[in-house]
Parts: sequence; structure tokens; C-alpha cells
Amino acid sequence: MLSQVKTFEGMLDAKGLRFGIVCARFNDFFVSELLSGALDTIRRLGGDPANIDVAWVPGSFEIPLVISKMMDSGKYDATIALGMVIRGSTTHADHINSQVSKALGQLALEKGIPAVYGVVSTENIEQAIERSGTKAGNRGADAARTAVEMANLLKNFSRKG
Ligand code: INI
Repeated sequence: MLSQVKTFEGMLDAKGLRFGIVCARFNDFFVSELLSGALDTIRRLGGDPANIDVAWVPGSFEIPLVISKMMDSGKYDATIALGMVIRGSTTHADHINSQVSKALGQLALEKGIPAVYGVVSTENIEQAIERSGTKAGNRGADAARTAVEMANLLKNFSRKG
């Protein structure tokens, strides 16, 4: 029974894949670390740095528009959004988080290209440090791994002819 089931998985092999990464400059102290983690991961999975484009935008709120343009260019197998939204004393961060996550999800569905959500939302600076390459790992590296897996998985479902 199980042997007849066709199972699809995306391999963790970045060879030949093209990536568009959009980084938010707001809190760039952390976002630069997320980007380093993402680039290092793609390189160690066999990706070619010449196949990676990086665009910087003012803040996380601006990320989806550039992701959308990157998708329309037809140049990328996957896109990655990197940002750091740190909660302050107002609800500003909540508005950014919900808008950006919703927009990225919609873009991926509409255009059929992964829009990996590497926008980290934290309560404070300590949590931001933990997720930018210290005790909770590097969310940029996680996002890159997801992008590679999804790009390879989707190759199985591309329309032929
Ligand atoms: N942008 C971020 O990426 N992170 C934040 O923590 C943040 N906060 O807290 O304000 C932030 N704000 C800027 C926002 O993304 C837009 O750039 C701005 O509102 C202009 O559209």
C-alpha cells in the first residue's frame, strides 16, 4: 500500500536556484544578521551567490511590494522577506505584522512562487538578539532553508506543455 503512494518532498539543494531577498532597513542591526544567515545557508546548500539578488526597503511594511515586483520579473524560484519588528508601547508593530504576513501569503498563492516569511516579530530587543544568530538560532537561515525546500518541491507541480 505505502509503496504505491507517490510522495513529494523538496530537497535541500540550492544548486541552480535563483532567489530574490527583500530586507527591511528598520532594525538593520538585526536584519543584517538575518541576511548573513540566509546567504550562508544558501551557499552551504550549493547555491551560487550570483543567483541571489538582495533589495533593501525602509521598513517591513514595504517588503511585500518589492517581493511582488520580484515575482513579476520571472527571475526567481523563491523570494524571502527579512525584517525585524520589535514591539513598542503602541499597537504599531501589530499592524505591520498582520499586514505583512497576510500580503506575503496572498502573493505566494496568487503568483505561485514561495514568499518565505522571515520577518521576525519580538516583544523586546533580547528576543531579537536570540533570533538573529544566538540562542534561538538565526531566522534568516531558517527562511533560506524553507525557500530551498519549497522551490524544489514546486518543481514537481509545474505545468507541462
Ligand atoms: N518597521 C520594521 O521593520 N520594524 C519595526 O519594528 C518597525 N516599528 O516598530 O515601527 C517598523 N516600522 C516602519 C514600517 O515598517 C514602515 O517602514 C513605515 O511605517 C513607513 O511605511
